[in-house]
Amino acid sequence: MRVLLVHPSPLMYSELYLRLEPLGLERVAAAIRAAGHEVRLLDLQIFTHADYWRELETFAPQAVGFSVNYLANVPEVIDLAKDTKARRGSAFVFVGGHSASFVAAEFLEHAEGAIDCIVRGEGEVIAPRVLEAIGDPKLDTLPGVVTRTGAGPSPTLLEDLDLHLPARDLGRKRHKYFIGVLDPCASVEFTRGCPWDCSFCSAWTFYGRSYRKGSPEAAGEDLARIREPNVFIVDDVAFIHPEHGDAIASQIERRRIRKQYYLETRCDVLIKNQELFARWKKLGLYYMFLGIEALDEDALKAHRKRVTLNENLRALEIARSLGLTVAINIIADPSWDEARFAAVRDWALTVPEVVHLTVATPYPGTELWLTESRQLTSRDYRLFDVQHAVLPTKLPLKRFYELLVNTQSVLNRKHLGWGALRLYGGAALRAASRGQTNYLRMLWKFSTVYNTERQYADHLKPVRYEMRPPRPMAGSKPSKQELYIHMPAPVH
Ligand code: B12
Ligand code: SF4
Repeated sequence: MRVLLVHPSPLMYSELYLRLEPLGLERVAAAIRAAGHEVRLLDLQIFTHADYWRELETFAPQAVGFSVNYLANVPEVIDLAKDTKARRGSAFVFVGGHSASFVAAEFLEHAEGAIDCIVRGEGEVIAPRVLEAIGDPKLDTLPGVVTRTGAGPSPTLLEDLDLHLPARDLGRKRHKYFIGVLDPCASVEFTRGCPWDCSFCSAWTFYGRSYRKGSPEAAGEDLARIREPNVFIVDDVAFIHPEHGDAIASQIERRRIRKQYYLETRCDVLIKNQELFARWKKLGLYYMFLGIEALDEDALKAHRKRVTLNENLRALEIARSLGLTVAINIIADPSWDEARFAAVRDWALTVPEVVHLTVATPYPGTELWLTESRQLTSRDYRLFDVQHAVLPTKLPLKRFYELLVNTQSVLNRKHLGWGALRLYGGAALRAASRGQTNYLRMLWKFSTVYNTERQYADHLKPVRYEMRPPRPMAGSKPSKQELYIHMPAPVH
């Protein structure tokens, strides 16, 4: 069967700082190809809708699968699915991915028959079975599959992460993938899931709080296959188990792989495993993201982050002493006033790290979605991208955006525009001499992507697809069925 797999367009964040390969879709593609199908992949972060229509015409796929990891992409994919059915009625349309898994029933409703099924949870094992079951009324009895007529049992976890290494060869224009000065950049996955349970995050509810590791040998093999000089490690929390990180490091040494790496981890994990991170620094670890989230203990508690402010500050010192480029994130609450923005800005200007602000957003899949007591001011999927305020702001909305954009722009002076060239000019020019200009081009783009008028105007756009409101909890605790996609393993 001819199968076309599609990743939707970029959201605000990816318009500026980075653009990365759709690793989940590449793994699903590998599994489908191994089952004997002819697969193509189109990434709309790089290509246009016109390219998609052309591909639909020339490749004439019998099945089209969309990846929806981001809620804000839901409307785009509904419209693409409707137009796909209008142009090529015989094609089977299915959708998978992180966010699609949490809003499966309403997604199908909005699509009014244009989406044949949603596949909840991990796609490697189930996607080939879905293709086999096209036309069979038993489709909706498969694990994780939801159709307009029924839903199968909970999805099952992939037992062996070493299976179905990403089909990177299906990517086109791979030189467009980059993160900051790591240009071009490929992605890799060493582990999957997260054992913590932060209230604003859906990584743990998706994977049932499981944490699985691929073998160090497979990690080594996958890295050796990557052509790009830079690698983004997509793990939610890198190197929780130091012996695993050490074993991968040994593989890298043994195979003499020389690359630069970006990873994301927790402050307590960095503190605990300092030696491991120092070893990785020697192997090429360049850029690290630490989820600091808040500058006061109360907010850290509310996020259920399970780290203290002191630990956060210590971790920053360790990262500095290792000589890493560090980015951190602070969650801006819609209740912030002028003084709060000023306090965060003042603190951020005293530290050398790259500081990003995201807006506190209860989205389906997070515990916050079920427990947040403030009323949502919008149920427009497009605004659920952690860059817009969907809860009531204490300041007038426009003023909130003014301060958000202004704070980000002040902080960005450290690592965008001329400030960045002073720091990374050499690396940027070396990349440019090889024809890689993604990074150079982003340096002066900030105000076209982040600006008050644009963000405010997004709230005034007509809303065609509205999210279902959360079930009122009235003090009760969310059930497992409400929280999880993959059910947690029973405790013995
Ligand atoms: C790496 C990553 C990124 C990368 C992007 C990678 C990419 N190109 O897709 C970067 C850093 C760019 C990024 C950015 C953002 N991210 Co992000 N990201 C992740 C992260 C940590 C891992 C994703 C990943 O690669 N996993 C590994 C692969 C193998 O798994 P996967 O993609 O989920 O695919 C599997 C299944 O979902 C399924 N599947 C996927 N697609 C399909 C398609 C079909 C047809 C089928 C059958 C199955 C299927 O099968 C795959 C294999 O099992 C997740 C957290 C998480 N654990 O999922 C957050 C996460 C997805 N990101 C999130 C957010 C909020 C963002 C941003 C909006 C943040 C911001 N500051 O603005 C931006 C927006 C990016 C954009 N779209 O433009 C949220 C999603 C929130 C939501 N519900 O919308 C998550 C869940 C993090 C969180 N803690 O809450 N992100
Ligand atoms: S924010 Fe990080 S540590 Fe917390 S649950 Fe999500 S992935 Fe895990």
